[in-house]
Amino acid sequence: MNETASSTGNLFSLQSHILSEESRHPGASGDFSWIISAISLAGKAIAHRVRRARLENTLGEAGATNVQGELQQRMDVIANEILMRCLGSRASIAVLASEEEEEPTILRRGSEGGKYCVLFDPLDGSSTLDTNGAVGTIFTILRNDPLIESAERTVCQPGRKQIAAGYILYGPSTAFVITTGSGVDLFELDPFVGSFILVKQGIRIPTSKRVYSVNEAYTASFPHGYQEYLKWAHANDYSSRYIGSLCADVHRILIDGGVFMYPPTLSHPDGKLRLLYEANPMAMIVEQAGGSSICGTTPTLDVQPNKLHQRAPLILGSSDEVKRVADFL
Ligand code: AHM
Ligand code: MG
Repeated sequence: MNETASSTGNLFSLQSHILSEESRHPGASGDFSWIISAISLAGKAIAHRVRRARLENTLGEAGATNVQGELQQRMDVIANEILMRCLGSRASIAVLASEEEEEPTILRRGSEGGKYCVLFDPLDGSSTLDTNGAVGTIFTILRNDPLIESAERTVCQPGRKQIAAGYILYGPSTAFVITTGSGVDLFELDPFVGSFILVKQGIRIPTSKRVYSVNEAYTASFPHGYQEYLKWAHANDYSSRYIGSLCADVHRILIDGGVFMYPPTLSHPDGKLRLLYEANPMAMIVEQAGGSSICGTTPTLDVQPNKLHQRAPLILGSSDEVKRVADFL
């Protein structure tokens, strides 16, 4: 199917792509395709609501804080509900865990057919929505360990164990980026057809073009090595690009190369981004596209999580540039 889709210009939807991938695994039950189809449905519904948010007056704060102590946006709550409704009915899902909810939701135990855990950040970068910024949904799929009773323990798996990860970027177009462990593919929503259509297969991150992406306003509180890297970059004609919305920043790096960093800061000594549903899915995508990702000095995908909402410092992007940052650390 790969050659057919890319070389003939035939239309290939996300759904047919996943079915075709699954058919390569003898004995595959189709459960996995059902989950991706639920995520894709949620992505279309969220894209629609994001696009109409100003018209429907659903921008601004919801008036509550989430478990991270962050102010929830009204659109965070809406996106979370949409994902919960789309995924809640899928028979093979054991556990759903969201950035917006303190505890994971157990849908069914292993003995009841719960094979997978789905973790997500429903609307990452939502604080940029008021100014019409690009936002995204980040997701990852893990196997449920049927012997583990605690939902939090079963989702605390190192990123290496992810069986699929992706994000949906709600920008000028709606992009669906996914990896199931054999490369990274990009789909774009055709709103008239109502499907995500394959536009790029086997994305490879280019080598660095002297671009870094970091919230430089916090430089004074970064650990020394990050400060030294930035000084070096300033002296070597680097350019800076930072949107403040992880999906948009990672998408740019996936297509154009460079390095993204969210280091530890005074206010976030472990970094701001969450390991399980932000750092790990992005690290898997970047590695599958030939780039690399580290948490401080450890490969992000090798970090053993201890709790659902654990934070982690994150560096990812073109392998040569990530290595350069690591050398400074
Ligand atoms: P959120 O999940 O509450 O939206 O926060 C995560 C976002 C990321 O999208 C982005 O990389 C980061 O926060 C930006 O943080 P800062 O404004 O501190 O630069
Ligand atoms: Mg987030």
